[in-house]
Amino acid sequence: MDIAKRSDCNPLLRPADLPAGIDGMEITCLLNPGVFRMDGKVWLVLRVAERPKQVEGKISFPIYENDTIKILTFDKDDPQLDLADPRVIAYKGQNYLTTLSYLRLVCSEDGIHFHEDPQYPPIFGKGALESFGIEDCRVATMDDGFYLTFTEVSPVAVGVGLISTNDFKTYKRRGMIFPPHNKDCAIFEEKINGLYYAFHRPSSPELGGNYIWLAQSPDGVHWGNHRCVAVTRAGSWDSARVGAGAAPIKTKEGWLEIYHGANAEHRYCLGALLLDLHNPAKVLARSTQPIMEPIADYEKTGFFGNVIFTNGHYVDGDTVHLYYGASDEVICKATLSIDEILKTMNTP
Ligand code: MAN
Repeated sequence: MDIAKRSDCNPLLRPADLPAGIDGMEITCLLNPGVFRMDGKVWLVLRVAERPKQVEGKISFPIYENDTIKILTFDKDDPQLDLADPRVIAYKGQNYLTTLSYLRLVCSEDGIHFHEDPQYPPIFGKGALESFGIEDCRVATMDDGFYLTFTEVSPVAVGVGLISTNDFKTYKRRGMIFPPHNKDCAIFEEKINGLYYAFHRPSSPELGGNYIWLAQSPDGVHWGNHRCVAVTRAGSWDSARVGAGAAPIKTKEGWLEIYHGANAEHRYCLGALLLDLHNPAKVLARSTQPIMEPIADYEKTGFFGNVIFTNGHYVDGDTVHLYYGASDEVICKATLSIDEILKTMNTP
């Protein structure tokens, strides 16, 4: 049952709405924004995915080499090339991404119309572990500043990086906090019994799968006491992968986490988990059916269709103002009632 009220202004942002951020590139996709509030405005940390204008018969894409952009080009009829997934290029046993992603800020007075402010620079990948880019930023608003967790992509790894900032003008890079293969990391916005908590999503393909885990940390940088809190469910909408969205919402009933789940056909929907306020390793309830699924045209077709992916929201009373990437191509907004989400959930 889809209980999300989509904005009449959807999509709020499309690739053509912004100029490319890297010389010689075009924006192919805008996706999966982190969200925070600052100076009375709503801010999105967009994932911007760019590549050069494509030439007939070729596929070309950028990577970083020693922190400078390099373009790789393959002939489309090369028998060693696999282009079955629009997001990934497989060539001679090596995977590449078709686009290079970085993070870029936009802000809004009304939460609907967004613009850039030149005072706030984009965040580009840096160093060997981000040579294929950085993606899907979560912003945790903490007592001592903002903690940004995002996917770092390179030929050797997909892992989770951390950056902290107080003003989004200067950034402190804290390195990779969850080693490969890991993504979808959302830090809780307050400590529990003096410890930081975070969801993360390691992948264990041989035994296990793509499940949501919980970890603790004394300092937000070093994480331990890992426990699995949600697995995929055979035959269900979340049968192939599950991953946390943004920081969980503190409610009277428990921590409410909106997560994404996908099936083998890569159809991405949203569901919810409810975790104990004092011991979030204890799952109190979970959605049986999705609370939001790709039903609008812009969610069903695009760069990679049938995808609703969220990693950012802000909360006002009972209302979750949820921002999401639709079809891996455009930025959209929906509102959901916390009460209604809780009513749809069942004890696991
Ligand atoms: C998957 C998708 C892509 C992403 C890569 C690397 O293929 O989630 O969007 O670029 O992983 O993280």
